[in-house]
Amino acid sequence: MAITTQSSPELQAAQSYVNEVYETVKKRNPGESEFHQAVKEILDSLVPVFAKNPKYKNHAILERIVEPERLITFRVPWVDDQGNVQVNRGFRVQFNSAIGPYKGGLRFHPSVNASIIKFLGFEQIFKNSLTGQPIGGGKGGSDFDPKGKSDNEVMKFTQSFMTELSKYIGPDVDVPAGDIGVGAREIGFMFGQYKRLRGGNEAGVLTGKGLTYGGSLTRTEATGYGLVYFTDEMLKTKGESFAGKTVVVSGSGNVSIYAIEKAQQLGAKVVACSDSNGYVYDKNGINLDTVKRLKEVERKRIKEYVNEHPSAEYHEGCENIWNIPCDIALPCATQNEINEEAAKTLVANGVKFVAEGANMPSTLEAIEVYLSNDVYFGPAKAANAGGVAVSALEMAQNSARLAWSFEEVDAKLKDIMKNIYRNSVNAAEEYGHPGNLVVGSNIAGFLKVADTMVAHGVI
Ligand code: NDP
Ligand code: 2IT
Repeated sequence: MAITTQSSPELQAAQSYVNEVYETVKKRNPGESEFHQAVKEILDSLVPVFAKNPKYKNHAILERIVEPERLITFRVPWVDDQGNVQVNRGFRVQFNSAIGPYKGGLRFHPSVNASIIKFLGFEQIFKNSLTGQPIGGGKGGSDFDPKGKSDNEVMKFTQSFMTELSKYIGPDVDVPAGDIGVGAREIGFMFGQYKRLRGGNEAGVLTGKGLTYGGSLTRTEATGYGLVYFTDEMLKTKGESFAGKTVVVSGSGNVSIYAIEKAQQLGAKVVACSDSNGYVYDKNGINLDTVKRLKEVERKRIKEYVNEHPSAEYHEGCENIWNIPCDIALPCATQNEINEEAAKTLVANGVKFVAEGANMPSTLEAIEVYLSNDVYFGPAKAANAGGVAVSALEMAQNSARLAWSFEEVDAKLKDIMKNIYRNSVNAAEEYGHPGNLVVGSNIAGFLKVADTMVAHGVI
């Protein structure tokens, strides 16, 4: 599998070089399949850059960029409601600080391990660069499962987690935020604990904060809205719009809910969403108020949706959501949720646009299916960068001790997404793969970081 197909001697030499680096990554990080996958996608995309410009190879940018500056792992002990001691594992990868403080979310999910955190942290380097803002790449989290835990247990765990994490972060060093399983409640507990430990209010140490203590308007909506703004640019390129389109959105968390909201505002009919147990198909269009209440307030399963909307169907098994025919698919749940087979089904059912709200939701084989079947594909690093972009705007407001209006932040978000789209399209064209946003966004994200690493010398 290759994201690009190489022909000239320069391209072939560049492909052999990236293959060598990739083999080293596999050897050095055995068994970390998600990390390997994220590296493979980027390395293949960068072949045209190495063919054109030997500078980056001479400075060993690739060899350095695939190695995290630091990977911190730590024990997180806490006491549950029954008085039992529980032990989880905490992580923070500080992957690359060339263009700014490490920036990236925290994920609390039982599947979290070093491979997941490293794939996420690696992707974050390029995503953050694409936003045009001065933020480096980082990610963290824990194998703690918030599902079924009381508020008290979540607080105990997050306080213990932050007690250790606080040694490594700071507003100019490393600024975590939310991701799967980490939302307003968790950020609130973590901010409280950090403030208590530091004895001062460093507002910019976390983003996604509540509005009463330094959070930014539009941050809650930013990833989902940004995804839809980006997809709207893709649609416009093809002379289309969201109006009247049938859309399938996987997940029913933060990214999904606000992707559904904006897509509906633009006139789309969103017919399905899911959680890790199954999916809901509502041919009349998903009622977002119900989803918001079930998920944001009551923390219930998506299955409950059909109790209030009897015309809707619930199906066990979230992966089958991709069997639903749609014009636009927006995967917003988790990594590798669309494999080759699901991608082929989407194509057979007439999908024309796929844009990723989740990180790495499509396998490499699925991406090849899109690219070879004329599906216009918006990859995660570009399409879901709106969340971290507004996080950087939150940091800017915290530094200035100001709070901008919803409209102001939303307008900036829209501009940022348009710029990411434009820069990705332009890079794809310049490097010989017009219309391939995988290549375009990876190259556009890479160049700024690579040039900065060259400027900083061998560090
Ligand atoms: P949430 O925790 O708010 O929601 C996650 C949703 O995805 C839930 O519906 C969850 O279902 C479902 N899900 C999680 N894991 C799985 C799984 N293994 N299989 C199937 N479904 C699953 O997280 P977010 O909405 O914040 O994140 C969703 C995706 O978007 C992630 O890939 C994240 O990395 C990415 N992202 C998030 C950003 C943000 O700002 N929050 C920014 C950019 C990307 P259930 O409740 O059953 O677990
Ligand atoms: O994957 C992501 O970009 C996020 N989870 C958001 C990171 C952030 O720092 O806002």
